[in-house]
Formats: sequence, C-alpha cells, structure tokens
Amino acid sequence: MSIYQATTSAPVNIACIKYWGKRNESLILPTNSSLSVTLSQDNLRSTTTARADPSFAADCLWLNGKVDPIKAGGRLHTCISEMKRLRAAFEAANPDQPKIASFNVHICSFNNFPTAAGLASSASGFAALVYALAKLYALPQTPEELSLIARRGSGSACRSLFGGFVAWDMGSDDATGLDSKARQVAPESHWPEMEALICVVNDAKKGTSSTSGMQRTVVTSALIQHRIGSVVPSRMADIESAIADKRFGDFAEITMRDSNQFHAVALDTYPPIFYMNDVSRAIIAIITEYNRLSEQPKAAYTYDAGPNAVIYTLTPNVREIAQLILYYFPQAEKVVIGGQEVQA
Ligand code: 2P0
Repeated sequence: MSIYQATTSAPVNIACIKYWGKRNESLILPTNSSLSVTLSQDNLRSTTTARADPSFAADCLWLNGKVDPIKAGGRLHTCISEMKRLRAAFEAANPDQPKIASFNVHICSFNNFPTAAGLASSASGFAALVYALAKLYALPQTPEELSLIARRGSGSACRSLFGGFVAWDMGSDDATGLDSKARQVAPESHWPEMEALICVVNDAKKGTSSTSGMQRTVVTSALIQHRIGSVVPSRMADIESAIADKRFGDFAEITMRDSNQFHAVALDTYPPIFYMNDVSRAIIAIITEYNRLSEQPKAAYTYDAGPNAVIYTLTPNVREIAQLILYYFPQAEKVVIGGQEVQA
C-alpha cells in the first residue's frame, strides 16, 4: 500500500506597504498592491502535513490540534478544491502518475506562535497549506502560480510563498484575478543584514478580524480612496527602489509612513477600528526618539491588525533596540535574538 503524505512549513510575512481593502470579495482581489518581508524559516511559521488516502471519508483539517471545519464554498474549501483540480490536470497529462486527485485529504497545521493575534497567522497558514498540497501532489506549478491559490485562502498568504522581499501586484483582471499574484522583489540573501524584532504586546485574539475590518473600511472611509489612488502606487515604486539599492533610511521612512496611514484609515472607518494600544504608541515614541539621534532612521516600526510591533532594523542595531525596549518595558517576559536571550 502506498502512502501519500507531505509536510512543509511557511513563515509569516510582515507588510511594509499594507494590504487593506478588497475590490472583489470572492476572488480576494485587493484595492492596492502591497509589499512585505518574509521572516526566515526558523522564526514564526506554520508547519503543515497533508495526506491523501482512499479510506478518508471527508476532507478534514486540524489547526493546532483542533478540528477547523471546512465549509462548502469557504476559503479552505476553495484552496483544497483548486489544488485537487491541478492534481487532476497533472494526472491527465501524466498517465503514469498514481490517481490520487479524487482521494479525500487530512491536513494538520501547527503555528509556533499565537494564532490570529495580528501576527499574520492566516498568511503563513494558507501558504503552508497550499505548499503542502503542492508537494503531496508533486505539482509542477511555480510559487507565483501557487500564490494565486494561497491568495484565495487569505490575501496576505500569497506573499508567504516567497522568501525575502515580496510584492503582491494587485492586477487589473477582475474577471479571473489571474494577474493578482506575488512576485519576489529580492531574495533574503540580497540584504541579509535586515532584521525584524517582534514585540508581542498582546497575544490575545484580535477584536476586529481583518476581513470584516477592511470590508467596513472600503464602504465607509473617504481616506482609503486617497490612499489607493494617490499614495500606494508611488510608495510601491519607491520602496522597491530602496530595497534594490539597500537604502535603509528610505525603506524605514516609507514603512513607518505606511503603517501610520493604514492605522489612520482604520480610524477613518465608521465605526472606527483601533488596532494599536498605549503600549504600541509608546513603542512608536521610543523608535521616533531613537531615530532622532541619527541623520537617517535606523529602525522602522510597523503594526498590522493588532497591537504588536514589528521593528525592522539592520543587524548592528538589533541588540541596542532590544535593550531599549527592555529598559522601558522591564516586565517583558523575554527577548530572544538568534536563539539567545538578551538581558536589559
Ligand atoms: C498586510 N494585513 O498587508 C495587512 C496589514 C493586516 C494589516 O493582510 O481577508 O488576513 O484574509 O484577505 O490577509 C490582513 O489581511 O485578510 C492583512 P483576508 P488578511 O499584511
């Protein structure tokens, strides 16, 4: 008897230019392009095992050990069906391959960090799911092609199919969405000094989910129209060029400005959405003061749909910034850099 099983993992990505708003809910087509940095594999990640077997009565998914229902027509269902469709096409083109496309699948996924706390767990989760199925099915599709399917699970997931610096081009084909996919801007090796310091302010599940929050923003915010039309297109070009030339000061300023504008757009939503809290704002003040001491910013804060801070900086500054945060928040449980705990 043959066993058809594959395991893979995908890291979290943290956006510098934020995705916030959909122009098509079912295809998950965004109102603006976005750009992120994928963390290295040994950091926050989802690890997923997928298995296909004729004895399975139904497709089933366990997230962190608990059954996560696969609703007909839901996002999980869409991703699994799309992957089975690709496998069926692969079997049709390669008659020597085992016929496993029609088997039900069991999928087990674990996050090594708090789920749904604004730490991009859906991004790594759907990327790992699509990648595990692609491996199980031995598919020839490129990460770019797979990003089209991960996108249908959660928009930001398409960016976790690549390492390094990754753009999600919004595309213009509203009928198929086939041009709304991820693209690697530069591999991790291009700028290995780039570091992300994750400050977990609160690891509870967030109050307003990204999906419902961004729906409300698109319907009620006037500011988002300005962001989509006048701000993001030039910011995308500017940050790609800053990454290409490794200009950290420009990268940092664009990243902080975009985080600020995303939270301004959340506040402009009616009723308003608050993702940051007093600790988040205190960290902004610390980084702002730290940057004032030098000509160019040496650190960039960014916040997603939650209060947790991610601070981008270059390797020589990581320890100093971690110590600064620990000085102001001595109650922090622990700070780990490269597997080693740091003292205040
Ligand atoms: C981002 N976020 O670009 C932005 C910044 C949150 C703030 O992508 O509805 O969980 O599943 O497509 O991908 C969160 O949005 O939303 C997100 P859905 P998703 O990382």
